[in-house]
Amino acid sequence: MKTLKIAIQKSGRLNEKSVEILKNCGLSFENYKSSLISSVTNFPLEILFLRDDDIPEYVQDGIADLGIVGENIIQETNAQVSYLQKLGFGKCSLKIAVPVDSNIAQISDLNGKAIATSYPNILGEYLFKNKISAQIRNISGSVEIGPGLGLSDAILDIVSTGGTLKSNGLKPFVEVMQSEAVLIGNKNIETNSNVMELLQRIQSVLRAKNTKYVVLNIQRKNLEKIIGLLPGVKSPTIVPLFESEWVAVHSVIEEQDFWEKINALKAAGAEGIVVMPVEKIIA
Ligand code: PRT
Ligand code: ZN
Repeated sequence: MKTLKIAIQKSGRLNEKSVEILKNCGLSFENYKSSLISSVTNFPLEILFLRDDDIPEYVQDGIADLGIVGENIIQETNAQVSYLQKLGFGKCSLKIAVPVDSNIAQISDLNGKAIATSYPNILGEYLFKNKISAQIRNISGSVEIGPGLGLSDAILDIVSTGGTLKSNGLKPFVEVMQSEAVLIGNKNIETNSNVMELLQRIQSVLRAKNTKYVVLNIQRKNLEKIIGLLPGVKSPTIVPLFESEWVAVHSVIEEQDFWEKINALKAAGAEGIVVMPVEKIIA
């Protein structure tokens, strides 16, 4: 079977996490800043390091079989690719923002206004859907200075903390889309067994990342109270302790309701709670 190619960002916000997830899948490769291509030594895969803007088209055209890129870029380039897996990093949202003292108060107020952005296609589609006739000023960087320079009345840009908007005297007005890094694939390679293998590895890393391994001690008489709180992968493991009225319980907890569960376990009589990271969960 031919060697697969995966395109990831060469440098920038998605580079580190993209490399990390591939390494956590057990893939072994060199990651020199200067190289454009790197061979994985223990899997039939080559890694191409590219500008993020080029990744969707490389995958669409089959130059790369797979890619890791933000949904914002896929949408903007309108590349025809398969979405294989959301990856949980690079989260941000594309928002229209206006100067803090602007009198733009509702979407229809954008009629006749100029909006600066590096995402002309996403903006054009949003305006069309909302029947707004506004001028799109396509600029490639530092969009947030547009209103201050008198270039535009509003902007459409990526926002994560909102700090950049604030320091430029802007406020978010409306969210146009949310985005995160995703694994994409060329439309023709979905059934390839090496792609499936890689996808399964990525999914097991993601599942583990959202999960903690928990060990605790509890008196047998209180066991019923906590079982419902700890489903485990199948069900919790119960191990007898030397003191016969006590048992140790081993289980896993999802990251999102971690503290809620820990507090409920303590309230139900759990003691000596030990929490450990999980490396992989194989489905
Ligand atoms: O060189 P290359 O073309 O590969 O990279 P790039 O400079 O075009 O992109 P890069 O590395 O900045 O971002 C890559 C991807 O990260 C984006 O396409 C998004 O999917 C995602 N991402 C997540 C972000 C942000 N968060 C983000 N905050 N991309 C950009 N920003 C910028 C935003 O443009 C604005 O200037 O950060 C600023 C806003 O941040 P806050 O925190 O002040 O709101
Ligand atoms: Zn870019």
